[in-house]
Amino acid sequence: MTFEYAPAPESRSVVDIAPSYGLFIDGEFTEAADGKVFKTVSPSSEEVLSEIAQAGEADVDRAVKAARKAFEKWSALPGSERAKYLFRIARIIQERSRELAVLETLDNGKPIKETRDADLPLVAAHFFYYAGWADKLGHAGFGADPKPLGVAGQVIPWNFPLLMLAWKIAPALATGNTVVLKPAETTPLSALFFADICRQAGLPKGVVNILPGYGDTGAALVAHPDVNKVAFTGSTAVGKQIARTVAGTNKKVTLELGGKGANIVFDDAPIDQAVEGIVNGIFFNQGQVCCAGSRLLVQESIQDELLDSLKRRLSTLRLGDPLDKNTDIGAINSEEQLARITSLVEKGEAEGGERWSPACELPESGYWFAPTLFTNVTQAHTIARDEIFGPVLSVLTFRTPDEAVAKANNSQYGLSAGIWTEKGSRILAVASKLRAGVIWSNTFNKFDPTSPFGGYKESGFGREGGRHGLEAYLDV
Ligand code: TXE
Repeated sequence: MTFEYAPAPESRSVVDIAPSYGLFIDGEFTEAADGKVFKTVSPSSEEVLSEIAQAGEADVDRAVKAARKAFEKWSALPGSERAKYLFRIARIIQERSRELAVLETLDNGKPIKETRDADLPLVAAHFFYYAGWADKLGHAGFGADPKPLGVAGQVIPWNFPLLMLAWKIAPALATGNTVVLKPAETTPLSALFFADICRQAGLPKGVVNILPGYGDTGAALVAHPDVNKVAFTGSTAVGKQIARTVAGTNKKVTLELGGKGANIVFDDAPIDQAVEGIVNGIFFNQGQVCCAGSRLLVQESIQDELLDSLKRRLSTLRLGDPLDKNTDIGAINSEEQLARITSLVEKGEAEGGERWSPACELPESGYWFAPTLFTNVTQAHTIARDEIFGPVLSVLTFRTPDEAVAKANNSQYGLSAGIWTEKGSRILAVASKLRAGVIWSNTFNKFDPTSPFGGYKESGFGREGGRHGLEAYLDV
């Protein structure tokens, strides 16, 4: 089958990226105390986008002091006043969403279709949603006068840079906390543009501070004695390290870590709809999603039909320039991540998995990985157990609902799951037995600021989003 293809590139000129950026401390952009910088690169072209100041321990201290000072006034403001700032930020994000979507696509590598239609609308929605809570905290079931914790130290990953920032900053500010946030080293730009939005919104100095840097910057922030709350999204290994750092202190902590989501398809599921859900579940953002449906559990009797249909669909996915509005599969975020994916896929083959990818040409520069399917996989295989965080789907089968539940739960993780069936009673019965923080039925990767999100087991603890997300930032 051939397809007519007309490229439709989004204009890069809607975003003006400066050759260098400072740290954002106390309302000002400033150099790092030791003058260190690092480069941020576009993963789809390997082009250097900008040079970024790299925060060290002295900068962390400066930012935490600024946040502490700002906390006194910010926490004393009536909730309705804090709400005005959050509403203002939300509106500016909407106004600047095209610019921010292009920026995020350049720095992260994900398709513009996703940053434009998923990331940015959700970012604005989180600020609107938590703005609405700021003056209602006394009516949220936390007692009449819940208190903010103080300075929140927040460390975020690179897969949804601006959205993870929104998940962290919006509830923190609504509840009267101040923030020092460290974006991931490969995607610092949208957080720095957000700093500019804070200034545009007239947010008081020191309420939000942004410290780009590597893991050591994050570690210094987490360990800083004047940080009262730590919020982290990232790898399970670093999450455990953070849990050890805060153990024995009185810091509150929430950890949102890895996953190995099971997407369970029963024999009565509408196949076409399930195929779309499977594709969305594992190829959205190149599978670099903590709640990705990276294990397909398909009922044995429909395995052949479903896989045929899935392969046909995968053959229509377009991989390439993430700024092209037709692109479905963009670049992998970094060379390191590409190496991790490659090594796990090689392990999958070595352990006897059968690897399949649609015919697709990978661009010469940049970090790319073709959509990949593995069959002949058992639960003992590494690719059925470890988080790959890439466009790689491991297919397993089951015969009965009980077997599906047992296989889905046979994981160190417990973040997400999907159930595909026409039977409402089965959805409820299966969902109640799955050990996962988020369960979708006949859909996948649906997000909404009103819903709490978080994991069981090694996927972490605490919830972000919804009313539950407020609790993580309050003394109740
Ligand atoms: O994660 P890291 P990486 C998983 C996914 C991926 C793997 C590695 O499986 O393949 O983790 O990704 C900061 N103290 N997820 O290496 O290192 C770091 O600078 C404090 C799942 O990118 O955990 C970045 O800002 N902070 C995931 C952030 O932690 C530290 C999202 C995440 O980086 C630190 C990302 C330290 N000691 C990866 N070391 C999800 N849950 O969505 C690093 N950091």
